[in-house]
Amino acid sequence: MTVRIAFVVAIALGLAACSQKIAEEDVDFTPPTNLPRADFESGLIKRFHRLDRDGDGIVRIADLKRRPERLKRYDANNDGKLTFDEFKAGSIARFDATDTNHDAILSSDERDAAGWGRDADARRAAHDNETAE
Ligand SMILES: [Ca+2]
Ligand SMILES: [Ca+2]
Repeated sequence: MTVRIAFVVAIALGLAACSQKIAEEDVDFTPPTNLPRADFESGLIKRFHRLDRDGDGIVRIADLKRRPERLKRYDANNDGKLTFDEFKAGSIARFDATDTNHDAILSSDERDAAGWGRDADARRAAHDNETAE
């Protein structure tokens, strides 16, 4: 009898553990809200190419139509031009500054806290496209 009860309890605990696991997986299944550093980094070249209209590997900040303040800050040698290395270094420094728990992943909370959530990303992408035209 006690063996039988123990068996039932074991099954119940097993089911509880399973349902908890499924619930956790559901919570984790939101890929767009987490931006891994590697994904961010691999997307930078595409963004740089959008800004680099003539494709010479240099983005002239004066040629950008509006609000190039953030890009100006990336211009490490202050020559009014962004190389990809400058763009990448600035962008990654910004990522790391936003990644407040230093897990190499930008959660939506971290991006929201820094003012660049998914909507901000969309706006920026639109802005980048606009300035690249
Ligand atoms: Ca420069
Ligand atoms: Ca993080």
